[in-house]
Amino acid sequence: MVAQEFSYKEQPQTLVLFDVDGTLTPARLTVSDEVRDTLAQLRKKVVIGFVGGSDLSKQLEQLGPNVLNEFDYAFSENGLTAYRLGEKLASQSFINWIGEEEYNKLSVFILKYLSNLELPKRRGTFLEFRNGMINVSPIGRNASTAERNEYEEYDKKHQIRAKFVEALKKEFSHLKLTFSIGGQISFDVFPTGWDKTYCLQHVQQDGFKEIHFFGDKTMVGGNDYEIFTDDRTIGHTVQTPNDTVKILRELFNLK
Ligand code: M1P
Repeated sequence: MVAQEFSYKEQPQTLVLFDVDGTLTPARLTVSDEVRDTLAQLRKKVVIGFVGGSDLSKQLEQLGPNVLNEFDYAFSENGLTAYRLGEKLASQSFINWIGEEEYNKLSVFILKYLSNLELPKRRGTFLEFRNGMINVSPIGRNASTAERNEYEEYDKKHQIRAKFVEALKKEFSHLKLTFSIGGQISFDVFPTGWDKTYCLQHVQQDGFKEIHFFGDKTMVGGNDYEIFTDDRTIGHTVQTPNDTVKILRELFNLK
Protein backbone atom coordinates (compact mmCIF):
# COMPACT_ATOMS: atom_id res chain seq x y z
CA MET A 1 0.00 0.00 0.00
CA VAL A 2 1.40 3.35 -1.09
CA ALA A 3 1.18 6.05 1.57
CA GLN A 4 -1.27 8.69 0.33
CA GLU A 5 1.22 11.53 0.82
CA PHE A 6 3.72 9.91 -1.53
CA SER A 7 1.30 8.86 -4.26
CA TYR A 8 2.20 11.87 -6.47
CA LYS A 9 5.71 10.46 -7.00
CA GLU A 10 6.69 8.33 -10.00
CA GLN A 11 7.99 5.52 -7.73
CA PRO A 12 6.22 6.04 -4.40
CA GLN A 13 7.30 2.63 -3.09
CA THR A 14 11.00 3.40 -3.42
CA LEU A 15 12.87 5.11 -0.60
CA VAL A 16 16.40 6.46 -1.01
CA LEU A 17 18.29 7.19 2.21
CA PHE A 18 21.57 9.08 2.41
CA ASP A 19 24.32 9.35 4.96
CA VAL A 20 25.35 13.03 5.37
CA ASP A 21 29.13 13.50 5.88
CA GLY A 22 31.09 12.30 2.86
CA THR A 23 27.91 11.32 0.99
CA LEU A 24 25.78 14.47 0.63
CA THR A 25 28.42 16.94 1.85
CA PRO A 26 32.20 16.89 2.24
CA ALA A 27 33.00 15.87 5.87
CA ARG A 28 31.66 18.54 8.28
CA LEU A 29 31.04 21.01 5.38
CA THR A 30 27.91 22.24 3.57
CA VAL A 31 25.90 20.79 0.67
CA SER A 32 26.64 21.98 -2.90
CA ASP A 33 24.06 23.40 -5.34
CA GLU A 34 24.63 20.41 -7.60
CA VAL A 35 23.69 17.93 -4.85
CA ARG A 36 20.63 20.02 -3.89
CA ASP A 37 19.41 20.16 -7.51
CA THR A 38 19.90 16.43 -7.95
CA LEU A 39 17.96 15.71 -4.74
CA ALA A 40 15.12 18.03 -5.80
CA GLN A 41 14.80 16.11 -9.10
CA LEU A 42 15.04 12.78 -7.29
CA ARG A 43 12.32 13.72 -4.82
CA LYS A 44 9.81 14.00 -7.65
CA LYS A 45 10.44 10.36 -8.48
CA VAL A 46 11.01 8.62 -5.14
CA VAL A 47 10.80 9.18 -1.39
CA ILE A 48 14.06 10.61 0.01
CA GLY A 49 15.61 10.87 3.47
CA PHE A 50 18.92 11.42 5.22
CA VAL A 51 20.33 9.63 8.24
CA GLY A 52 23.32 11.00 10.13
CA GLY A 53 24.94 10.53 13.52
CA SER A 54 25.01 14.25 14.35
CA ASP A 55 22.21 16.15 16.02
CA LEU A 56 19.69 18.18 14.02
CA SER A 57 21.37 21.56 14.60
CA LYS A 58 24.57 20.30 12.93
CA GLN A 59 22.57 18.84 10.04
CA LEU A 60 20.74 22.16 9.54
CA GLU A 61 24.13 23.88 9.26
CA GLN A 62 25.30 21.35 6.69
CA LEU A 63 22.17 20.72 4.62
CA GLY A 64 20.45 24.10 5.00
CA PRO A 65 17.83 25.62 7.35
CA ASN A 66 14.90 24.33 5.25
CA VAL A 67 16.02 20.73 5.28
CA LEU A 68 12.91 19.35 7.00
CA ASN A 69 10.85 20.52 4.01
CA GLU A 70 13.33 19.33 1.40
CA PHE A 71 13.46 15.68 2.49
CA ASP A 72 10.55 13.33 3.16
CA TYR A 73 12.42 11.80 6.09
CA ALA A 74 15.05 13.44 8.30
CA PHE A 75 16.94 11.34 10.83
CA SER A 76 19.31 12.86 13.38
CA GLU A 77 21.45 10.79 15.76
CA ASN A 78 20.76 7.72 13.58
CA GLY A 79 17.00 8.22 13.97
CA LEU A 80 16.72 8.86 17.72
CA THR A 81 15.27 12.15 16.51
CA ALA A 82 13.10 11.61 13.43
CA TYR A 83 10.87 13.66 11.12
CA ARG A 84 8.44 12.51 8.42
CA LEU A 85 7.22 15.27 6.07
CA GLY A 86 8.36 17.85 8.61
CA GLU A 87 6.41 16.26 11.49
CA LYS A 88 8.33 14.98 14.48
CA LEU A 89 8.06 11.24 15.21
CA ALA A 90 8.64 9.56 18.59
CA SER A 91 12.16 10.24 19.88
CA GLN A 92 14.40 8.22 22.16
CA SER A 93 17.38 8.92 24.44
CA PHE A 94 20.10 6.93 26.17
CA ILE A 95 18.94 7.88 29.68
CA ASN A 96 15.35 6.96 28.85
CA TRP A 97 16.52 3.57 27.61
CA ILE A 98 18.91 2.71 30.47
CA GLY A 99 17.02 4.34 33.39
CA GLU A 100 18.48 6.40 36.23
CA GLU A 101 19.31 3.44 38.46
CA GLU A 102 21.47 1.53 35.98
CA TYR A 103 22.99 4.76 34.68
CA ASN A 104 24.05 5.63 38.21
CA LYS A 105 25.80 2.28 38.58
CA LEU A 106 27.44 2.62 35.18
CA SER A 107 28.72 6.15 35.78
CA VAL A 108 29.98 5.36 39.30
CA PHE A 109 31.90 2.36 37.94
CA ILE A 110 33.39 4.53 35.18
CA LEU A 111 34.39 7.35 37.53
CA LYS A 112 36.04 4.91 39.97
CA TYR A 113 37.87 3.14 37.16
CA LEU A 114 39.07 6.49 35.76
CA SER A 115 40.42 7.56 39.14
CA ASN A 116 42.52 4.39 39.41
CA LEU A 117 44.19 4.72 36.01
CA GLU A 118 47.84 5.59 35.78
CA LEU A 119 48.10 8.36 33.21
CA PRO A 120 50.77 10.98 32.50
CA LYS A 121 48.17 13.75 31.97
CA ARG A 122 44.56 14.47 32.85
CA ARG A 123 42.46 17.35 31.53
CA GLY A 124 38.68 17.86 31.88
CA THR A 125 35.35 16.24 30.86
CA PHE A 126 36.03 12.56 31.36
CA LEU A 127 32.42 11.47 31.02
CA GLU A 128 30.28 13.31 28.48
CA PHE A 129 26.54 12.73 28.67
CA ARG A 130 24.94 12.94 25.21
CA ASN A 131 21.36 12.35 24.08
CA GLY A 132 22.00 8.98 22.44
CA MET A 133 25.15 7.78 24.17
CA ILE A 134 27.83 8.53 26.71
CA ASN A 135 31.43 9.24 25.72
CA VAL A 136 34.25 8.30 28.08
CA SER A 137 37.73 9.79 27.82
CA PRO A 138 40.59 8.89 30.21
CA ILE A 139 42.53 12.09 29.42
CA GLY A 140 39.33 14.17 29.12
CA ARG A 141 37.64 15.85 26.16
CA ASN A 142 39.29 19.21 26.95
CA ALA A 143 42.68 17.90 25.79
CA SER A 144 44.41 20.04 23.14
CA THR A 145 45.35 18.60 19.75
CA ALA A 146 48.93 17.98 20.90
CA GLU A 147 47.65 16.30 24.07
CA ARG A 148 45.24 14.16 22.00
CA ASN A 149 48.11 12.93 19.84
CA GLU A 150 50.24 12.16 22.92
CA TYR A 151 47.37 10.30 24.57
CA GLU A 152 46.68 8.28 21.43
CA GLU A 153 50.28 7.02 21.43
CA TYR A 154 50.13 6.24 25.16
CA ASP A 155 46.86 4.38 24.67
CA LYS A 156 48.29 2.32 21.81
CA LYS A 157 51.15 1.26 24.04
CA HIS A 158 49.17 0.59 27.23
CA GLN A 159 45.78 -0.40 25.76
CA ILE A 160 44.03 1.81 28.32
CA ARG A 161 40.72 2.04 26.44
CA ALA A 162 40.67 -1.61 25.32
CA LYS A 163 41.15 -2.81 28.94
CA PHE A 164 38.58 -0.31 30.20
CA VAL A 165 36.03 -1.60 27.68
CA GLU A 166 36.73 -5.20 28.70
CA ALA A 167 36.11 -4.32 32.36
CA LEU A 168 32.83 -2.59 31.46
CA LYS A 169 31.67 -5.49 29.29
CA LYS A 170 32.28 -7.87 32.20
CA GLU A 171 30.58 -5.71 34.81
CA PHE A 172 27.57 -4.74 32.68
CA SER A 173 27.06 -7.94 30.67
CA HIS A 174 23.37 -7.88 31.61
CA LEU A 175 22.84 -4.69 29.57
CA LYS A 176 22.86 -4.79 25.77
CA LEU A 177 25.51 -2.13 25.35
CA THR A 178 27.94 -1.53 22.49
CA PHE A 179 31.35 0.01 23.24
CA SER A 180 33.00 1.69 20.30
CA ILE A 181 36.59 2.98 20.23
CA GLY A 182 36.16 5.15 17.13
CA GLY A 183 38.30 8.22 17.83
CA GLN A 184 41.64 9.21 19.39
CA ILE A 185 41.01 9.76 23.08
CA SER A 186 37.66 8.26 24.01
CA PHE A 187 35.11 5.53 23.49
CA ASP A 188 31.33 5.67 23.00
CA VAL A 189 28.79 3.61 24.94
CA PHE A 190 25.30 3.13 23.46
CA PRO A 191 22.54 0.51 23.27
CA THR A 192 23.28 -2.29 20.79
CA GLY A 193 21.40 -1.63 17.56
CA TRP A 194 21.47 2.15 17.86
CA ASP A 195 23.50 2.41 14.68
CA LYS A 196 21.94 3.72 11.43
CA THR A 197 19.61 0.69 11.19
CA TYR A 198 17.72 2.30 14.09
CA CYS A 199 16.01 4.68 11.62
CA LEU A 200 14.50 1.81 9.58
CA GLN A 201 11.81 1.21 12.20
CA HIS A 202 10.41 4.67 11.38
CA VAL A 203 9.89 3.86 7.68
CA GLN A 204 8.46 0.37 8.16
CA GLN A 205 4.81 1.47 8.22
CA ASP A 206 5.13 3.07 4.76
CA GLY A 207 5.73 -0.39 3.27
CA PHE A 208 8.48 0.46 0.78
CA LYS A 209 9.32 -2.21 -1.78
CA GLU A 210 12.89 -0.92 -2.20
CA ILE A 211 15.07 1.01 0.23
CA HIS A 212 18.36 2.28 -1.21
CA PHE A 213 21.11 3.49 1.10
CA PHE A 214 24.09 5.63 0.05
CA GLY A 215 27.08 5.94 2.38
CA ASP A 216 30.85 6.39 2.38
CA LYS A 217 31.80 4.50 5.58
CA THR A 218 30.35 1.16 4.48
CA MET A 219 33.38 -0.99 5.35
CA VAL A 220 33.50 -3.20 8.50
CA GLY A 221 33.87 -0.87 11.50
CA GLY A 222 32.53 2.14 9.53
CA ASN A 223 29.38 3.82 10.84
CA ASP A 224 27.42 3.01 7.63
CA TYR A 225 28.30 -0.68 7.72
CA GLU A 226 25.23 -2.02 9.55
CA ILE A 227 22.61 -0.27 7.43
CA PHE A 228 24.61 -0.89 4.23
CA THR A 229 24.63 -4.66 4.88
CA ASP A 230 21.09 -4.82 6.33
CA ASP A 231 18.72 -7.17 4.44
CA ARG A 232 16.15 -4.39 4.21
CA THR A 233 18.38 -2.09 2.13
CA ILE A 234 20.16 -2.02 -1.22
CA GLY A 235 23.56 -0.49 -0.39
CA HIS A 236 25.66 1.89 -2.52
CA THR A 237 29.19 2.90 -1.54
CA VAL A 238 30.40 6.35 -2.55
CA GLN A 239 33.69 8.16 -2.00
CA THR A 240 32.36 11.73 -2.38
CA PRO A 241 29.11 13.69 -2.97
CA ASN A 242 30.07 13.79 -6.69
CA ASP A 243 29.90 10.00 -6.73
CA THR A 244 26.45 10.15 -5.14
CA VAL A 245 25.23 12.49 -7.90
CA LYS A 246 26.73 10.29 -10.62
CA ILE A 247 25.11 7.08 -9.33
CA LEU A 248 21.73 8.80 -8.78
CA ARG A 249 21.73 10.13 -12.36
CA GLU A 250 22.39 6.66 -13.72
CA LEU A 251 20.02 4.76 -11.43
CA PHE A 252 17.06 7.13 -11.63
CA ASN A 253 17.62 8.66 -15.04
CA LEU A 254 18.11 12.24 -13.80
CA LYS A 255 19.57 15.20 -15.74
O1 M1P B 1 33.91 9.86 15.09
C1 M1P B 1 34.65 9.06 15.94
C2 M1P B 1 34.65 9.60 17.38
O2 M1P B 1 35.13 10.94 17.37
C3 M1P B 1 35.31 11.49 18.64
O3 M1P B 1 36.27 10.71 19.33
P1 M1P B 1 37.64 11.25 19.98
O4 M1P B 1 37.31 12.52 20.70
O5 M1P B 1 38.07 10.12 20.86
O6 M1P B 1 38.62 11.47 18.85
C4 M1P B 1 34.04 11.49 19.46
O7 M1P B 1 33.12 12.43 18.95
C5 M1P B 1 33.40 10.11 19.44
O8 M1P B 1 32.12 10.18 20.02
C6 M1P B 1 33.28 9.58 18.02
O9 M1P B 1 32.79 8.28 18.03
